[in-house]
Amino acid sequence: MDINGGGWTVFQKRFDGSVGFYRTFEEYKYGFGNASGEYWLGNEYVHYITTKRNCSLRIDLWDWLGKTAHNIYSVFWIDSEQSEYTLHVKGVQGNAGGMFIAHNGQMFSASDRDNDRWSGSCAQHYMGGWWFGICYYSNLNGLYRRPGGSYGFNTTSTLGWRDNAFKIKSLKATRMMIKRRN
Ligand SMILES: [Ca+2]
Repeated sequence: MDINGGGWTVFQKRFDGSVGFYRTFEEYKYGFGNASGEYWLGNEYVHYITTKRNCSLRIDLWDWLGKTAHNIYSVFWIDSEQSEYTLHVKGVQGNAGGMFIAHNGQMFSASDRDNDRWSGSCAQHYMGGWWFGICYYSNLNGLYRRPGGSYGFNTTSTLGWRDNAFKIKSLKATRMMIKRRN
């Protein structure tokens, strides 16, 4: 992506609901979808890109009213599969809400892998792969829902932007991307 000086590698992109994100740990490991559409690059590749711990993360959100917001996190990496792709994120700046930081230090869970801190499976309950704790403050890989229906807690949710943490609104589009710090 050629914004903020360019050089960004997009690893999560959703904008029309054409790709399902309720997937197994293995699918999240190597990714799904493709770069011209909706996709998840793969935890293994995100780990590889961020392994030197010198990357920043940018998250962009679009709502159904045409509003947009973004955050930049100065420090972002995920550990290897042996550590269940544990999330490390800090140093947030932006207008998209602060809730993703709350997932710092949490392992990745998916439909068939429960690495969360809840007695049940957050990934099954909220239907997406994510760094769930008990269970989430953000869930950008939840179900894609258009406005007009009921908003379930398993929907693609904000990071606290335009709403409080637990009153979830569906998003129209999301994008997560990384680049090396200068
Ligand atoms: Ca659990």
